[in-house]
Amino acid sequence: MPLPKAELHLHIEGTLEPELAFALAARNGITLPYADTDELRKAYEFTDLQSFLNLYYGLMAVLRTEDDFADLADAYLARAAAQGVRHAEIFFDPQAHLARGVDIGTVVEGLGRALDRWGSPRSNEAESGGEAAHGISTQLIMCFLRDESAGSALETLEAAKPYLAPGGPIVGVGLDSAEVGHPPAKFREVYEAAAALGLRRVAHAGEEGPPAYVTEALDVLGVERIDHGLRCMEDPELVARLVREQVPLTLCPLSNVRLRAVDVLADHPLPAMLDAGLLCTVNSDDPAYFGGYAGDNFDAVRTALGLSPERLRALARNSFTASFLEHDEERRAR
Ligand code: ES4
Ligand code: ZN
Repeated sequence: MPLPKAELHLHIEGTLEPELAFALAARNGITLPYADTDELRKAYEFTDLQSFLNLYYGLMAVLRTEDDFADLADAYLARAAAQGVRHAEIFFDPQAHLARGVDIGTVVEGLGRALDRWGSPRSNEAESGGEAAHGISTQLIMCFLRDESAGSALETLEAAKPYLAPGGPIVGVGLDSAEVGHPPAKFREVYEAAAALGLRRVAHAGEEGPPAYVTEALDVLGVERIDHGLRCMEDPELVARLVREQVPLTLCPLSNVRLRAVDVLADHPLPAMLDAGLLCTVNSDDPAYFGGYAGDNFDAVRTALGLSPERLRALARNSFTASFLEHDEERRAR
């Protein structure tokens, strides 16, 4: 039985496996510039964040209808459930879809269909032949693309209004895409507006960008969690603050290797980060591209870093502590 865990750093568009990409392309009459799934997999030779993002945005062309988004989320939740994920806080990139003429309603309604289906333990109990199967509770976090303008982010928040009511599917906002040259402060206004709407706030920082971006995300955007945050280790004062304030970091070890933030997994600073007292969690980021889902990331760090069973349990526990679940919901999910 895999450890029960929450996944807090997962881009739903990054769960698009080559097989599903080809199936959706066929359904939508789109020709992909790859002969087959093998050739597409071979294109996954990233050297940095930008070379990954180019492929990630290009492949989104196959996502057009509510059904496409429902199928995408359904496939992710099936894999996540099999790896012990009990709760997932799922990022999506509305601007990347709107740029292709797909509005936020299509994305949220489509994703929502799959999330509702997996939210109840009963719905998949029937499919697993009556065995006790867990559902997955889910929340959506809408990300702004940091290489787009601040005005575009504000327009996106406005367009999302129908889905932002308390109890609605979108619980928070995030910040992703190309980091260097796009500091968090660029998005001060939209984060203030999001806070006024009662939304939770997170941001990618310190993945490829400097430690100062982590500080800025905390101080200017008021984020409650830092996505990645790896480079905080270059700044002892920042580490001390993150420890003191117990700011959760959503680390993605396999992503860090594929995007060359670390050379090999054995060099990953996760053990040092845990030793320092940082509230670390282990997540998958873009699992179809980076070689594994949440459980695969746990297995990889166990093997490469020799983490003890106690440390792995602490990481799983941290994932619930760092989640946006209320206490009673958290207890049920664990
Ligand atoms: C992303 Cl790994 C990563 N970093 C920044 N933005 C992203 N969007 C999807 N994956
Ligand atoms: Zn990410």
